[in-house]
Amino acid sequence: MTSRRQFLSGTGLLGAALVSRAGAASLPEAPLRESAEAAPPLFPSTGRPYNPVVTLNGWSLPWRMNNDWKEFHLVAEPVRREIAPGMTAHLWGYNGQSPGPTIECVEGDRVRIFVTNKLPEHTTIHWHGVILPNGMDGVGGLTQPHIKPGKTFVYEFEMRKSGTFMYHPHADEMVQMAMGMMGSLIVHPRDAKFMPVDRDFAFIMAAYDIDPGAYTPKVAQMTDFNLWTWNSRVFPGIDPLVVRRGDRVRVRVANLTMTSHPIHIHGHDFSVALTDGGWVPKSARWPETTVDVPVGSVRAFDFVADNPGDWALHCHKSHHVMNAMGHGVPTMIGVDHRGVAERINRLVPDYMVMGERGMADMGGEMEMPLPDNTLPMMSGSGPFGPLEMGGMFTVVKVREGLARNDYKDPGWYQHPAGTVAYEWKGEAPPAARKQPAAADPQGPALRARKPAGRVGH
Ligand SMILES: [Cu+2]
Repeated sequence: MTSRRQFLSGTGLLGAALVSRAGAASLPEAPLRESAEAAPPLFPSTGRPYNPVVTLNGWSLPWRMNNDWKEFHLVAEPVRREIAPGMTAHLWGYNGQSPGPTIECVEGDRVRIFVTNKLPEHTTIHWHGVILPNGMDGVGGLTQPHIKPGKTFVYEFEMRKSGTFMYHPHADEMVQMAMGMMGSLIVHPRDAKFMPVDRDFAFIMAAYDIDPGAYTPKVAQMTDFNLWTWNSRVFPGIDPLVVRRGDRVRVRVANLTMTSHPIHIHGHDFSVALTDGGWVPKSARWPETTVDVPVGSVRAFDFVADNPGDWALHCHKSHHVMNAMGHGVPTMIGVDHRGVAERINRLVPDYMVMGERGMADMGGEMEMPLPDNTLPMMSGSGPFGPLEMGGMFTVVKVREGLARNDYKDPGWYQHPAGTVAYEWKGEAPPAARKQPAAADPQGPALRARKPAGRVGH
């Protein structure tokens, strides 16, 4: 472990020196990363040039050139992943993290990927979307024997086309993907002028079911997950996408959860430039602001960041922008339980009732006592107060005049005077009118209450 860590922190991040030190017939180093902080983009110092991606809360795997071959080394192993500050999960992943490091290469590259299994059970790796010889496809039992614990297998193939792909096991899949085993695989076009962008982001979506206070996902869960993650992070733990005004931006979104995710951007429109099947011809694209990313697929969308501000980027299934703690709360809207709470409090002093006015009280303003190692359902905060989001949510921060590779969080947007929604301070709105009985949506119980009782709610 130490030598892997030293390798990453040392000067020789990329491989030329390693080839001479270790010899061509040896295993390449398998760099390790223990933090969920995003690494800066990894510019290639060997092999063909390309414009690297930024993996949200992740990193790209260094390689070594060995004659014509680009050699990577993945180690499948148990990892600890901080899901957001306050919660860590015990997952399975690659090279110290879940998801595993992004693999970046170039169309035409011949890649040799060493896979060492340090899991307690067998595994394989399937290269999702890559066109390759059948025996390199990584389907345990079908195209290769499983990789037993302690063993290393070698995959060799040529990257025949550019695109956005994934890697994941095709062995005990339900368990291994529920434990976080996955990663992004980006093949850049050989011609750097083909569909270029200025900033290129990648993340992969994973869902987990981890009880509050627990650390390990329930691997037999089929549909009822409680943590909806981008690169095994939830808001407010997901990196912002920092872009310069005017940049052409690409966001590559892969989905290895068990449901689809309609990914929505504010303040801009985009079109899908590529899927895991390849590039979408320009004549076949259309503008939209939400793209549904089906299970087991990739959508990469392009837009021009021409609108300064802090723009939400999120899954539009509203329960996917929520975290684990509080999912089991019953609907209490319209229920007046003041008297009940008082009586219960005599028996259980810490008992809280919540939700009678909606669930906004559960956001950042209320300090709810939480069990160890979980996250409140809604936990972020912004410049104007609690943000009431968790899960699959982050912010695209469009700013003037950033340096070309400056991805530092610029803080919250400073709105020009007169461009923020404001409170009406003139004449008060008319008092609530009594509705005719037939049209009253709130039912007889509320209708029976005095109208004054509703004012101020
Ligand atoms: Cu979703």
